Amino acid sequence: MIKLLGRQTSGNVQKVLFCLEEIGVPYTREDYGRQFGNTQSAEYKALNPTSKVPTLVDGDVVIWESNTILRYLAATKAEGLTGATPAERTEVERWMDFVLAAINPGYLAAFKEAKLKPEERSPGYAAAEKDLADQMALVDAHLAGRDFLALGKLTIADIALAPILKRCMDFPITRAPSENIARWLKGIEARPAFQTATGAKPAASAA
Ligand SMILES: N[C@@H](CCC(=O)N[C@@H](CS)C(=O)NCC(=O)O)C(=O)O
Repeated sequence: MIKLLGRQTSGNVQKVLFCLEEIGVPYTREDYGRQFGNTQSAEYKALNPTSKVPTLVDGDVVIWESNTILRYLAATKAEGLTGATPAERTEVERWMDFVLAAINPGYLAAFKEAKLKPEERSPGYAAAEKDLADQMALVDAHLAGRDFLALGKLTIADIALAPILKRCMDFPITRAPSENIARWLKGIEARPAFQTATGAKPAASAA
């Protein structure tokens, strides 16, 4: 059975949980990371040398990097969650790369510092916050008239971005209203798989 190692409070673990729940495959999850203090062990590092979460174990296959895990799950268990052709897959995967390359720097800055007093923030914070607002505006413009990021259906692009953008929407930062992201997120949040992944609803298939 698939084993997912990672604390449920991690946005990157939530992506993988969301995907597993959408697919409906049996899996177990074990708490690893931050407060569990168990990712620096030699045993964990042998599975994931970054000492980060998540790590997915599927028989002899061990995978780290959450977006890589999503690509693997779609390719092996749910082809409908990605494009049918290489060209279609670029429409999905560009958003997965975009979240790492463009959203993540501002996301991490806001995650750590948005709630601090201005005088407690690091010198680069204002630029990072503006960059996050700009990247969110780009996603918002793309989602105008769309219910999903790519191909008119739920894909691993939506799965990769939803837990992260949900947090971005909750950060106390200066940004445009992002009404299209809010509408898209409402649709995602209505999905039982997302509710389970984020802890709003107990897991049915996870042991
Ligand atoms: N690019 C990696 C990032 C992994 C990462 O930074 N995970 C965070 C949680 S979201 C982590 O492991 N933090 C330290 C910890 O929980 O011990 C991925 O997408 O899997």
